[in-house]
Amino acid sequence: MKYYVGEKEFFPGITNIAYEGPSSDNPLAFKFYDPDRVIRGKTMRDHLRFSVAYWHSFCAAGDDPFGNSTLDHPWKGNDPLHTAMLKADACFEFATKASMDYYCFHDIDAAPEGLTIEETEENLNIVTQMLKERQNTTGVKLLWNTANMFSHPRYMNGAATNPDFHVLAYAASQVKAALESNVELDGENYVFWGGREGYSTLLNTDMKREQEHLARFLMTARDYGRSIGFTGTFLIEPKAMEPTKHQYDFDAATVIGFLKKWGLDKDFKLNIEANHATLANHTFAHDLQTAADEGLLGSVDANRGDPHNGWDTDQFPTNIYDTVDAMYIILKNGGLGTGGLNFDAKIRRNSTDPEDLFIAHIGGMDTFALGLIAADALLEQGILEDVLTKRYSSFDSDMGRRFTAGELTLSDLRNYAAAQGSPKQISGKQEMLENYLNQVIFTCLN
Ligand code: XUL
Ligand code: CO
Repeated sequence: MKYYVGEKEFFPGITNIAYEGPSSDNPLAFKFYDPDRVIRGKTMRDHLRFSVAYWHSFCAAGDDPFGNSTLDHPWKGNDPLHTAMLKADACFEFATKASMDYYCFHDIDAAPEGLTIEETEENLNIVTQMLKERQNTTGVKLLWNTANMFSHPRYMNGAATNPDFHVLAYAASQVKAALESNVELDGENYVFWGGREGYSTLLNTDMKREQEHLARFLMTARDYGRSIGFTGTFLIEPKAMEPTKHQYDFDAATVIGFLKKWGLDKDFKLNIEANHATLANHTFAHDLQTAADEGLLGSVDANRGDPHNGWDTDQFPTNIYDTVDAMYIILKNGGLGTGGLNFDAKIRRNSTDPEDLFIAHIGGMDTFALGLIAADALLEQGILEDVLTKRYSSFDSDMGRRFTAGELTLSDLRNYAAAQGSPKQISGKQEMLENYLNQVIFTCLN
């Protein structure tokens, strides 16, 4: 059986990753991710909607600010376009073998930038046609694409928030081409991540004006996307900092306020990335819940940071507590809609065996699969939901209910308190709930 689609097999010796169950000792097998297992009426595959990130898995080669590449990718062609084709083949071979249903890319991950806008558009067009053909052959779909408006030196002062209109227009040319590619590929979402949309000093920055430009840019992009038949979800991906000192899309709460202020919340939702939430001093769950509470949880960049340092290490998610929390919020949200779980994560630069890319994804997929199993058990038992119902029950009747309905004055509240005397202490039972969560997870391990 042929496991690859292009002219060459890039991961020889690795066949399709199978589910072997928790007792398997095969590093190249799933222990918890059983794609066709049905949970709450939906397959695990449909709950989790896993996606591989082009940039980390097929473009980055292990270099960091202090060292050169450590990974010698075999998808090298005779010229940049040929390399782009081979890279695409590597992506589809990988996704197929790893049982991943989706992929995500930035424009310049997939197609080389040309010397002119026309050349860049032409390159993306050519690669888009090839991606489309590979999608049809393999069944792997586009979760989202985006325009990289942060790597090129022209974006050093921002893209949509650049003080120079000419640079903003240049960024728009990339978004236009990326949206056209998205529509051609039946993309389910389109992402904006504003790595350079922010500032490093207020001495040269008119914050108010820059954010007005950002809003207008997003409206213009939305209108164009809708006019060419993009019916999916536009997503904004919050990040507090890095590479810019202070980024405008700081965290979920900030982005929600911005979207509502400009009436963009009808078309845009949030793409929550675990490591970005931690850079804003939040937990992953906090930002997921913040977005879900407003009906704006769109998609997830699944990764993790390192508790011992403060930058975006983009590691593969292996922490079961994070994934149980995430899947619990996602299940209560009714799923991710058009979104999915995109592994915006990279292997460490000293993980140099070709199989390491598979092992990393298998770990992330299994951790989310177990998270889904445990979250389902939590919902099934309903104990946490009962805790919440009971904890706020004083607002469900009598004076509490009247307060929430806006029927009480401040004097009414004062008089109620005076008549009741001192409130009784009510324990939050945190340790009991933490022990309960552990018990559920331990039970799901078997
Ligand atoms: C950067 C990051 C990006 C976005 C897409 O931290 O997460 O890769 O996901 O531009
Ligand atoms: Co991301």
